[in-house]
Amino acid sequence: MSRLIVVSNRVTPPAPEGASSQGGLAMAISAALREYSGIWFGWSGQSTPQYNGQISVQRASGVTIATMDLEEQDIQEYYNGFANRTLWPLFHYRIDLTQYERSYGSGYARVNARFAEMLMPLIAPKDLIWVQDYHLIPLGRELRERGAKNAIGFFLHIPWPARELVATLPRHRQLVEAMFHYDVVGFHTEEWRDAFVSYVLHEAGGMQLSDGSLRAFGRTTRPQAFPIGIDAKGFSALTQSEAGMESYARMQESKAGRKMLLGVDRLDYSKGIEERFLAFERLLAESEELKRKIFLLQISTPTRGEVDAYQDMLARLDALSGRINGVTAEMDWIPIRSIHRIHTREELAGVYRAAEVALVTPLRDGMNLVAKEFVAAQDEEDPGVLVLSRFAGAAQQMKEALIVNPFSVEDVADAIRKALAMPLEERRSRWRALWDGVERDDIFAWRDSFVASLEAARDRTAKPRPGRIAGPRREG
Ligand code: GDG
Repeated sequence: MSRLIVVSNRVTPPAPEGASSQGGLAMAISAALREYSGIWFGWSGQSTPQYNGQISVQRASGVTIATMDLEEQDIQEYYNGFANRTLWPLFHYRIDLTQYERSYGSGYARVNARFAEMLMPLIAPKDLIWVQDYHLIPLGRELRERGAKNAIGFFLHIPWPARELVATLPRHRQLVEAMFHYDVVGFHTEEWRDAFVSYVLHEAGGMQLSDGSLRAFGRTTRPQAFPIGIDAKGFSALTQSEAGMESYARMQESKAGRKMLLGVDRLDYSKGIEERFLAFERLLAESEELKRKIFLLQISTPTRGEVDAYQDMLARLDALSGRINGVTAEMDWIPIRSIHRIHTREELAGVYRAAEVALVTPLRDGMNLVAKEFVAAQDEEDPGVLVLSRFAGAAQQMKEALIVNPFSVEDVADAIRKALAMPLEERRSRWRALWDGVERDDIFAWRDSFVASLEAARDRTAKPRPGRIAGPRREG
């Protein structure tokens, strides 16, 4: 079996088998690497006064971890700059927050070149290379320029936006050209994949070949949808762990007979948390009878604290929950509990299980794993209801959720009312359909389908067989 090299911006050293501190993605990557005897390469998360070309290698739980440090300027321009002040907001349709600084673009190019420089000596001819996410789009090209002939794939964890948005990026063609150095480019949904194809056909003068691959910039790549999942059985089992059961029992007691609406998000403007609070306020204003009978628990963990937009959002969110509580709360009832502390995955599993309704209402989201975790954590005899934004990639798969437009406070308020009133039979049948999908399309299925596609690309390159040119595809 081929060796697999996974490259991502940050590397989270794998925890021992069964330990639960890892997120779903980190866990899947470590499992994939164990099976393929691979290497996980990326930034250590540490800064160094001066780039020294040094790599630190360690073995953890059967996986080889190779990390490098970055200079402070690299972190500012590449990570806080181009990745999180330019690409993240733009790809989430927040052109108003997007900063187009040349220094960010050059920091991004410099760090990607450094990644390639450090990675090249670790690559053997038959290795499969799998690059993760928007931080590293140019890495494939950098590796090719240094002579890598391997099968190289790229997976984008965030949406690919409409081509009119991509076109606002200075040197957008260069960024897209870089994607053509990969054999496979993966997206969560067909919608994101089609948006990429549309850019290539209409902005880059590309062609779609009869086998689905795309030709532009004198190169060919294969765009495909690979919807990511979670370790469904593993997450479900966390609800039965000691910490999971304790957190469930603690929430049940603290609910005091009230129904709990739950939001769990990284604190990010793409997640629609403020709009969710406003929808909840509207619900309480319109449905007096629900007051004192329900409350909203919002767990939002701060991230990217060095980026202004995140600091601003934290302040706005606290002001908003403070105002809503100030106006609506009673002496013995607080409508919104908003917390920013990090919880363990067991604690989260217990809290999900205790919730009657989950509010997953991002304004734009590549997939959204919280929706899937909520489903995995439910009691099948008495499951909660998922309210899900149509703008999350997850909505393409999770059609039995109550699908809402998160920009409309009325739409979300209506869905919450419907969720709270939903009969047990309907809750069970919707949950069963959702769980079947979450269990089937889990993180291991995602990993296997991507790797299979990369292996197929490698085999095609070994025996080249050009596809027929189908001509530009017209959009309906
Ligand atoms: C990106 C894309 C895509 C949250 N609070 C705590 C905690 N979490 C965990 C959740 C969940 C994860 O963070 C969040 O995952 P999401 O998928 O919801 O969102 P992003 O972080 O924005 O991820 C997204 C994903 O990549 C994968 O491709 O789905 O669309 O934006 O797992 O449980 N975990 C712990 N404590 C917390 O307090 N332990």
